[in-house]
Amino acid sequence: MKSSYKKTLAALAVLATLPLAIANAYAADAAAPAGTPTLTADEIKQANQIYFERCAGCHGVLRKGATGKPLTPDLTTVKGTAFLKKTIANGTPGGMPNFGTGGELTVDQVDMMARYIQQPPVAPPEMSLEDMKATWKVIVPVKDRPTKKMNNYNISNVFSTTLRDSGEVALIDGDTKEIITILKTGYAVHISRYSASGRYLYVTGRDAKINLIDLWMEKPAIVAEIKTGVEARSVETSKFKGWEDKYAISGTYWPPQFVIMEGDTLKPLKIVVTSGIASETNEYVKEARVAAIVASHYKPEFMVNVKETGKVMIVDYSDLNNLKTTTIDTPRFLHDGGFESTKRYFMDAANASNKIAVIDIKANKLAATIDVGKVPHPGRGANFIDPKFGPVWATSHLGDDTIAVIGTDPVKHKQHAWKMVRTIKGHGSGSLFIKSHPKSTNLWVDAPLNKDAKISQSIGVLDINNLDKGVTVLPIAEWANLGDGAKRVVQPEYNKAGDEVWFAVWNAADKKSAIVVVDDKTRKLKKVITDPRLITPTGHFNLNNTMHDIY
Ligand code: DHE
Repeated sequence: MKSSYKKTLAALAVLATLPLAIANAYAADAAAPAGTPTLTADEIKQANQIYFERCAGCHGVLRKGATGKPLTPDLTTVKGTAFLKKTIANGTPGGMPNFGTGGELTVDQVDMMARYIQQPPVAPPEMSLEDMKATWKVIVPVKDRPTKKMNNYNISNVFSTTLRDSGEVALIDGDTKEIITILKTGYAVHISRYSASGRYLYVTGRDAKINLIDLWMEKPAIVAEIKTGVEARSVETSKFKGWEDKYAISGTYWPPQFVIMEGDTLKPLKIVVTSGIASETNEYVKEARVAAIVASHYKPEFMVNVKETGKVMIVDYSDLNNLKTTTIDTPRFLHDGGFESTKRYFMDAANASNKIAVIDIKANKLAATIDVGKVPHPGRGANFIDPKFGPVWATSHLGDDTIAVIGTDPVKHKQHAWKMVRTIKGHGSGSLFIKSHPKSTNLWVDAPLNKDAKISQSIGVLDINNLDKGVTVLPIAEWANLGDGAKRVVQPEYNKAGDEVWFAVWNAADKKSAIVVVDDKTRKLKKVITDPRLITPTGHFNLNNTMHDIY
């Protein structure tokens, strides 16, 4: 056995015995081969943090790659420090952000990260049900919570807005556009999801801290919290009739697993590990991360995307002791996705495979896989009626400037179903989210990761009834009039009525950010929501549309 491998094993053994409090820090203490550039102990600590916050999401905790390239030392040491520094500083056309020139990392930090990724990675510890329970807090017990809504907010039109770098969410009243409250959450909340009754809001931090917020309280507040791992991106709740608000599920990037919890307390009930054999390659993947999770409206089931193995695990939550799971093989690197308009088919982006997998959640079968553009990134996607092809679902792309439109009606428009019926040119690559609404004739698409500030700071909009006319570009960041900073305009999200679209103008943490509200009919500016507390807003989730999967 090579001595560096032995040391890695020894480090892992030590890590496995560490208390949870320090499990968050990635230990990178295995020895690197002679000649590898070194880091001081202080640099390792800093680099661990930066890697967790900025890099692990795409490249993986074990650096085996997924959305991003593998960064294992056998590859990185060959590339060398100078090349790695250039890549980290400038980004790549494939979608890697320009951390140096974009202002997120200093010159010294770029240099440190270039040296760090040449060191051997060491896995953080696993997390058992007992470990999770040790972090679990019920702040307001169920018996002390209100039995009816105690406030006058129209909560069905509330928006939960991620304040990424301050580790908070803002609850914004969609009617008055006033901030109701700002709540301290985990690090860089990734998504917000609402319980089926609309009473509870669940948010997950990148650090896998889940906060449960009770929207019935006079002032909505956090009533329970738990840490389900070290890194996470997804949370969802049971939506099937009779199971409303009963369960929540948290999927983690690390450890590679998901946990089902009590919906009103977050008590952890059942963990399922997702490491396993990958579709296509049949290789064992330890770091098989949980990406998007959606909840069926047809059955008591969650659809859990396992990214690296290319599996959708359909988990029947009606009997947790005798858990039934149907596993569907798809192309690898599942990331995000949403339902088409009937909610029977889950349109699931296998982003690094440039494909959409269609999962029939009534028959629990793969219905189709469709080739689309480069690195599809739909968020939950957009549904609308195409004047020529009938009901369709659309995704934009991270790696090119196209919008793929897919037919979704296998009954009345069979000839178009599960085919890319159109590919439309958007306003630029680097898109993350696309959105429409059943009451709208607009299709909105962002491009926050485009290298050209003019594009990343604007939004493209298409007329659904006249798609050939091409995209109209609206200068959303300019409308916000915030002064300097490397702003990005991200995530169109409709209000409940479907007559307004909200966009985050996401600026650096020490600069002014805003939410821009656009009138959907006129496409004119309606309101700029600014407040010194709105630090780095990114995702924003309307209660009614998120709860009912309207997009
Ligand atoms: Fe996300 C959704 C993962 C970077 C904002 N993001 C998702 C989902 C996954 C994911 C798996 C689907 C969750 C679900 O539906 O259950 N995101 C990742 C990453 O791994 C990645 C690429 C890198 C990382 O380190 O996290 C990443 N994401 C970002 C950002 O940089 C964004 C733009 C800003 C931010 O707040 O971090 C961002 N991701 C979002 C948003 C959604 C999302 C707003 C929800 C979209 C929706 O409409 O549901």
